[in-house]
Amino acid sequence: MFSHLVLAAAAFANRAFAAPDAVDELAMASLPKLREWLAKNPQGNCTLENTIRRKEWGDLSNPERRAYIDAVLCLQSKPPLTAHQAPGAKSRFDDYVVVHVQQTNRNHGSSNPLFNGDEYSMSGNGAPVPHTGITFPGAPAPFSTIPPGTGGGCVTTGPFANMSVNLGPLAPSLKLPEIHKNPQADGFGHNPRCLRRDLNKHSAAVTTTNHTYDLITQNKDAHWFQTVMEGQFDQGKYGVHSGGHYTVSGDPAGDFYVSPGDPVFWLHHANIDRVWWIWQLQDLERRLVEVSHTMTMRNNPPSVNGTLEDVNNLGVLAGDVLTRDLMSTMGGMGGKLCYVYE
Ligand SMILES: [Cu+2]
Repeated sequence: MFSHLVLAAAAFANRAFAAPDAVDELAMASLPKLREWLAKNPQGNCTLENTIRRKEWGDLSNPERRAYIDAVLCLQSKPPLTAHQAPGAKSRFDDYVVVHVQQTNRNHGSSNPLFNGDEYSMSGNGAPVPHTGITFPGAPAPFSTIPPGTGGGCVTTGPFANMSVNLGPLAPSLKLPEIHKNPQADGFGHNPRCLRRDLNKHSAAVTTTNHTYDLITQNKDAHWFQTVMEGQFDQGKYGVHSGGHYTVSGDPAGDFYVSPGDPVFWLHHANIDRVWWIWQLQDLERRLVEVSHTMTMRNNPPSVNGTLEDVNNLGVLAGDVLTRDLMSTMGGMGGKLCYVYE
């Protein structure tokens, strides 16, 4: 099931035919360490020669982009498996949103070809709609509001112009009267509405190459890597993880729980996975087995530390999976995970 959405990877950076940035160069320079580790720790049939290579959107050809888009549209056309849990789930795509909502409190702590609105893009920005900005959950004033971006309205161009957002909202950060409450308190009722985006340069500013490079190279243990990546909201540091979410923003991308309902979520999270992978490559022996943080978001309510033996309930998508099996892109899940980024 994981393989549905793994064709494309790192989002947001417009790297089409451009020179590699410092993070790309670090990843390439680190590949010999992975080769060395694999020589000592063979992963069955998963080798660097036959592994899947996940690419940045800007490096995909138009037919490759279209194949990814068609896969998302295909998921959106298939009947759901979670309708018994969430009557608002109307497609296999919505199943991913349902599982994300269920796991949220446990798991978190242009000219750009991605958003140019043509048939090979992930659709464009939302139409411009005046609004007061993005309410940032969990941050104290003055960090609790990000100034508005350039959209806010419905997405009207590209493959997802007519898509229906079905689930949520649960934690809307874009406050507009047109975004109605979900008929169910858990957000799983059917609440059909347009896809809204609000591409936001204030948020994008904290996700640039220098921030990502420093994140990877200056945090030597999982605790600080995860803390800096997820953001230190009380200090006004949004981090590359939240920064990426609020770069797209809108509804549902700006909703902490329902954000996977915007298809571009999956590209952002593939990039988060890539950043973690590059960080792991710097010290594979240690970082392939290092977890940190507790079992609850920002340790609220307080809970025990996570371990490699924790069970992650991925519901209809993959069932129960141990954290240990999700640590390595080369050989995880008994060899089902076999990919690198390029
Ligand atoms: Cu996220």
